[in-house]
Amino acid sequence: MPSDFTPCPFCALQCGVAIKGDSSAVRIVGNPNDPINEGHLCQKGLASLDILHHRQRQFHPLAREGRSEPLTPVLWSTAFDMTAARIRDVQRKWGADSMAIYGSGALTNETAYLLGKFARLALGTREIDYNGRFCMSSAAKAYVTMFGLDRPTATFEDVRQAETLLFVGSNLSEAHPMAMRAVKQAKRRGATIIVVDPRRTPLAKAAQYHLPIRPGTDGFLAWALLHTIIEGNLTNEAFIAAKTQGFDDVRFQARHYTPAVVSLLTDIAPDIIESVARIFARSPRAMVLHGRGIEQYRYGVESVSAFLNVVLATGQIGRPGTGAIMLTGQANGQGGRELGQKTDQLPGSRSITSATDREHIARVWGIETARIPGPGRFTAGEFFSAINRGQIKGLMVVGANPLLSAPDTPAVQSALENLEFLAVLDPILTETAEAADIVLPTGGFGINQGTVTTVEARIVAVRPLSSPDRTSPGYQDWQVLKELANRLGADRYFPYRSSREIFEEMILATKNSASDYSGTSWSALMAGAMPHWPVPENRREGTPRLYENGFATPDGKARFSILLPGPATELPTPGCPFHLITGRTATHYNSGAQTRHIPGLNRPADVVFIHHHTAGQLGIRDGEPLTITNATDRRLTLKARVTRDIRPDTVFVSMHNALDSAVNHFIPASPLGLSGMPEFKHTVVALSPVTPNDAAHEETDNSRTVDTRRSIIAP
Ligand SMILES: Nc1nc2c(c(=O)[nH]1)N[C@H]1C(S)=C(S)[C@@H](COP(=O)(O)OP(=O)(O)OC[C@H]3O[C@@H](n4cnc5c(=O)[nH]c(N)nc54)[C@H](O)[C@@H]3O)O[C@H]1N2
Ligand SMILES: Nc1nc2c(c(=O)[nH]1)N[C@H]1C(S)=C(S)[C@@H](COP(=O)(O)OP(=O)(O)OC[C@H]3O[C@@H](n4cnc5c(=O)[nH]c(N)nc54)[C@H](O)[C@@H]3O)O[C@H]1N2
Ligand code: SF4
Ligand SMILES: [Mo]
Repeated sequence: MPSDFTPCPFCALQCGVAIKGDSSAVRIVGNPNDPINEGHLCQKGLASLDILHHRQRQFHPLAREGRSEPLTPVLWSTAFDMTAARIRDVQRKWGADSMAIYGSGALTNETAYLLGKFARLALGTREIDYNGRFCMSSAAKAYVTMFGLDRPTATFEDVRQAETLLFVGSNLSEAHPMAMRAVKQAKRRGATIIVVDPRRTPLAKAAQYHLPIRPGTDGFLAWALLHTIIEGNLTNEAFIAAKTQGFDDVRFQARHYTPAVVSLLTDIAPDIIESVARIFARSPRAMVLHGRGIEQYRYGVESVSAFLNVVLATGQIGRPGTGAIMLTGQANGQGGRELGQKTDQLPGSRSITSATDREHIARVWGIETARIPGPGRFTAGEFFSAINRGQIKGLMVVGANPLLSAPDTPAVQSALENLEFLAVLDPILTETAEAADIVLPTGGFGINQGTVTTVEARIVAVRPLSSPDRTSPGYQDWQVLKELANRLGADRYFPYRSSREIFEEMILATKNSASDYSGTSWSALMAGAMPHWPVPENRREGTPRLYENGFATPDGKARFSILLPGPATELPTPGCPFHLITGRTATHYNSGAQTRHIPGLNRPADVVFIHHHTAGQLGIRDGEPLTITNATDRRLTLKARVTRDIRPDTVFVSMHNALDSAVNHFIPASPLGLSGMPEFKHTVVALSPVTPNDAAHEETDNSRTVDTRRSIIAP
């Protein structure tokens, strides 16, 4: 196995990349032994080197005394002293829980683990949560409740072998581009591909069936599939009897969801619903794959659960080419949610309220169990309103840019202003960092050493890059957390001299837990092993496919779910007649903090995708400005991208825009779903062309972020 590859800094596929060449011709290459990308990289992977000399990348800490002052560079030791003093100050005045931590799925496993320990032991606060609350929490809740583990049940090897692939709310072609290789292989072998998405994405174009569903109605679709499967006697009764619990209630509920009724809700014809149900149930090997398009709704947990019911009712799980895949998004979205940065969790996906889980972690940390605080009062989605109510006074944001990515941008903006102390740990000066009192440029691509856990639950090595381009050694996140812990009087719990020592403690913390990493080792991973967890000590090769012999529940049986879906929170009205849906485009990444400054990736993001009929009715042509207004009269002016690849009643805006055009201006922070997820994917809006009068007041600034200093040579 090659030993100089490290995972790409972007999506959860974590394709291995390495820097080749000398300073005259540096290039980035993909790992030919990587099971998903087999040496190929998408345009973001190819541009990953540009992260190292990103225009907004910082190499020195920045600080200021008051918010009206500019951020200025300070020495690392000064920054550590100042941060610790400000934290102590806030906690002395307002109590331990007035300090909160906002973590991230962009962090390594070791940083995620240490951040949870830092919150609970160095700060003594129960307020820690992370940006994955906005990403994987709906899927996590459904999978844990029904199957017992927060992990896809299968891998892309199963995708290659499947005969039917049902994608719901996933834009795999742009969000997980290299995974399209597996889909194309399946298709070449004759697989049927079905895509449910209000937009005709490149994935939908590759499919035999595209269901351009009315936004927010997928849960109803799943129940109608179940209805058809039950009515057509297509259930797998032997599987249901042997491996599941609770089907009788589901069978009873499903009677109501006839394809005729559900067709009215979803705008998908009854015969299409019936065909899809039959194809899925009769297929010898079928899988469901889903993305944020069904999860980021108020009824996200309910919708995912309903699709998992379909999987269970047909017994399409636990065999090659079957199962359910939640398409994790962030680089370490999987490991990030297992290692103790969720407010209700301790490392190993352990419950912070379970006595045995608390005792295990207390033993690993060498403390009395009572010292571990209980669950926090707030999830990440509630942090900003808690700040605005004065319940949180200090915040440490580690590896996220919530000013752009959290809902209700103006409320987040005032929350950041209302904080007594804001510290941001990020290698890049994000919009959130620009609002901070102290910025600690730590970690990130090329700097950290450790591990991450990929979309397939593979644990893989992260290596620092040694390259002619490497500008500065930089601090790893753990080193900064250790320095801060020392100054906060918690040095005895942070004795680490390397990330390896953290890794070794971390895998002990996961031992015998739901996400058990304890059977792997630092040396195996650094030598190129990529085991899928669970990796208990007696199964070092890991567990690619789950539930071959029963589920991870106390009695080994899966639980059907009778959680019933509901509609989107906001429905079209005469004043706001259009659905606005949000998501990703191929070249940008999340808040855009990284990609808006990378030449080659910095495509204009301030566009609104609109159907050509709708544009015609509004008298708008491609490229012309269009004003979007919501019911509370918030407005953004974006450029129309006229297309036939979207429902005529729906427009799409990406989440990658800069602050002045951030789509989260339109997304309310409540109500939250069962998982704490805001309804990120959807709201309703009015559209109007920009009159010459309006245009005089609009500034269109395309000059902002293009850095033409470098170009990338593809392999
Ligand atoms: N290029 C790129 N890749 C990325 C990222 C990125 O920012 N850029 N981010 C990473 C992260 S963190 C994540 S979470 C993943 C996200 O990966 P995906 O979930 O695949 O991406 P999204 O664009 O958020 O949403 C997927 C699709 O949901 C559709 N959708 C919206 N509303 C509905 C609905 O009601 N029903 C259905 N069925 N579909 C709906 C949208 O049209 C969109 O095509 O991508 C990861 N990869
Ligand atoms: N409207 C709407 N809003 C959304 C979504 C949507 O679809 N629609 N999607 C949601 C989803 S799925 C997600 S995941 C969130 C993402 O939202 P964010 O997490 O806020 O977005 P990113 O831009 O990925 O920010 C990650 C930051 O981590 C930094 N970073 C990377 N590696 C490291 C490291 O090792 N150490 C440290 N300290 N920092 C590091 C990067 O430089 C970057 O600034 O947005 C959510 N918001
Ligand atoms: S598919 Fe994802 S991990 Fe692979 S190169 Fe592209 S962005 Fe990076
Ligand atoms: Mo995400």
